[in-house]
Amino acid sequence: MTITSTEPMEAVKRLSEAHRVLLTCHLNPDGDALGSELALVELAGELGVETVVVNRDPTPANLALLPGADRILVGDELPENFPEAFDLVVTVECPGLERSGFEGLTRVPIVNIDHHPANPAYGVVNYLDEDAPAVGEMVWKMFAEAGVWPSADAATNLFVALTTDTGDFRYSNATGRALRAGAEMVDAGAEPAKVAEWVHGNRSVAAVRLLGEALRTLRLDCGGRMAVVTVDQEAFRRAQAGPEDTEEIVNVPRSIAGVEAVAFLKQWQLEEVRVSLRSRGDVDVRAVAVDFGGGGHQNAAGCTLTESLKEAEAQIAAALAEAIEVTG
Ligand SMILES: [Mn+2]
Repeated sequence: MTITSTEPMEAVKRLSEAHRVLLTCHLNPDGDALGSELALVELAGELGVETVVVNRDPTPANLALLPGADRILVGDELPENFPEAFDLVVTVECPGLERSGFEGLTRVPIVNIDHHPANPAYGVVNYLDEDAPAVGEMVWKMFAEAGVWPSADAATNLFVALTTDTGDFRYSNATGRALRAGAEMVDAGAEPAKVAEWVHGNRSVAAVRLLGEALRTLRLDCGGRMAVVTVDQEAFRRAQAGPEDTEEIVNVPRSIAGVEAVAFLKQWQLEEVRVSLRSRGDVDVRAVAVDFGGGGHQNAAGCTLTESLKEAEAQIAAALAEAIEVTG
């Protein structure tokens, strides 16, 4: 029997019954995924449960400062002793199992924790809450449910999750619920000024150079309502950057007056183009991402195309233009 709930009770129960848990999150991990994972490590530990964190993609440089981030394993393969040595998998904001980048996770029962719409509830326990501002806020509720007082480190990790997903409490998901959780995290020891320094004041030189490369490709369309930027393999090489240096790029064209939707396409490997989509207001970029096999939220979504960069750009630009048109 599978259980699906917007409340943390069943997820906490299942976690506390486990002995050894494999934690993983989505490709291109962000602050919400990483902060939530690391807080879950602490929660599990307090419940006497061992954890191993394995992500397919590396931790962005600015998030490597999160307390405990050094214990995250990164690689294409699951640990050699998987599945035998594990009795539970916890996926953190994977709106589909393939978003983890790993195959074979279903050989162990899964607790699926996510706030993306249309998560197919693939776990034995599915803790799913579309209204949650961040998975970090959902994990925060798990501490309370478990009766575990979060350490300042856990509060800090979850504050990173919450602030990065709400754009420092600027996006439409910066609800009273988000701010209340944030206040509780600060009371528990999270320091907003310190977190802001980590998140915004710690970019690698490569990331800033890559931003320059991306902005050189900036193209406006749809009467200035759509912006497209790209980074190809050459640009990565010139900037001496990697996929982890791309986090903030999409937000710069999004800040241009009149721009309602942005597509940022990056080609790290040949014939694999990862696309980040952002919008303001009514433009539904999630629908665009879903059409290409991806997912996300109305104003922030992503997908991956197995095309040349040029072909992917043409397809995405056409779909995004359509999504802008339908809003009038
Ligand atoms: Mn999130």
